[in-house]
Amino acid sequence: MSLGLRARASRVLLDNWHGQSTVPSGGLYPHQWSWDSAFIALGLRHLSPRRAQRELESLFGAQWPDGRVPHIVFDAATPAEAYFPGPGFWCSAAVTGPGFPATSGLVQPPVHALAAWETFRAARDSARERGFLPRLYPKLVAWHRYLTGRRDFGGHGLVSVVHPWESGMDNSPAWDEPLARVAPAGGFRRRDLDHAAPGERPTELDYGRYVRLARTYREHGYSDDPAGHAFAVEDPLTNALLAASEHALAEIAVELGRDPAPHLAELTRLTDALVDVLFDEGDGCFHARDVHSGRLLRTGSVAGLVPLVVPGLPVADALVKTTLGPRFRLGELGLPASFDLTDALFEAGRYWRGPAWFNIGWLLWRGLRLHGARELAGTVRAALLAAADDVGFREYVDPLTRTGHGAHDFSWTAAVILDLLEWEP
Ligand code: 9WN
Repeated sequence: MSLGLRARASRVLLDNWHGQSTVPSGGLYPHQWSWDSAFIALGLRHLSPRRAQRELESLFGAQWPDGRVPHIVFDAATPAEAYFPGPGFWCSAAVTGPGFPATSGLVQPPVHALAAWETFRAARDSARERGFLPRLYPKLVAWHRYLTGRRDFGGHGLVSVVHPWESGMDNSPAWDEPLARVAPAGGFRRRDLDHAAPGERPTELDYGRYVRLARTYREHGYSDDPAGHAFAVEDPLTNALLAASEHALAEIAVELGRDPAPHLAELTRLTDALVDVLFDEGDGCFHARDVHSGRLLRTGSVAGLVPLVVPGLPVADALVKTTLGPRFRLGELGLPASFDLTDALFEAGRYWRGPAWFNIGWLLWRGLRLHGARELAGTVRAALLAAADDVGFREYVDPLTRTGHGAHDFSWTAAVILDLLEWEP
């Protein structure tokens, strides 16, 4: 590994810092994104614990009165047309009222409590001095309450996501079937193609459907009435990160002298629901469930392996076995394909339809360690570090050839690399 990986990763985070938070990448994503900020904090904590705390605090400063944490917080200093859909599309002020930053109305996977706890652990004294956790804890609780209280569309105690953007894995083949019901919208101009090749991004048809779903949500005043949502799925990644974050909330509660029991009970409840509803013993993997059809969407999305991050997951051994099988070949490749390598839908360079992403690699690395698969975790760590060293801090890489794709100098790539560098092989 070349010397200076740490310095280069730090440079990316310093360059992408916008005063109160970090943009995922200067051109393609020039605002603050929700789950990006959580991964960014995990890396920033090694550079500047205070900045890592600010990253999360600024995101939660945009939390809506109903508890939702918006998936984009728009930077008022960035031209509105720099990203589509921009602030004018979402009209968030119509719901939040004045005094809130302009945001989107969707959410993203709830990895924030986990990031907050890890950020605290990096600099306990200064975090205590700043009152970091006492201020953030009630907001994190309200965030989880929004998800479990307002988004349990299926009645299984699991959270539904109402847009592919909410899953964080926008054009995953897992969404092809439920998305096919959505009539695409027109009359908009994409900005992503100003910065990335069309072959690496979602298709025009997918984009039209994303815009239709977002417009409809906006037109319904961001109401969480299940009947108003053409797309609603119980996603294993979202629910697994919520469970892992409940575990983190229990740790935070102890630090604050509060009772951790409600959070541990929530962890147990979510774990049971995940396994009962979304786990398929036949193929040793979790799958999303389409709330409208009631059926499991049996596809080979890597989201089905992310429940490894849940402490105490009873089916962890089966999942580890699945990572090693022909669909992911994790022991051999080290990089986690975002989709089943053996499936005809696998595309090595297109966004969430095959490429390996560093945040997913980090989650699997953490989950493998958690469940005692340390050697495999070491293989994943080494492959992520080697890939970043070879191709730079790209948004995603071909898991077979390690060719880099998507944005350059992508913040969460740099952040998880900084974190991985802190750990022994
Ligand atoms: C839409 C910022 C975000 C990530 C998502 C990733 C991509 C946005 C887009 O970029 O989504 O939210 O414009 O494509 O899919 O996971 O948070 O990095």
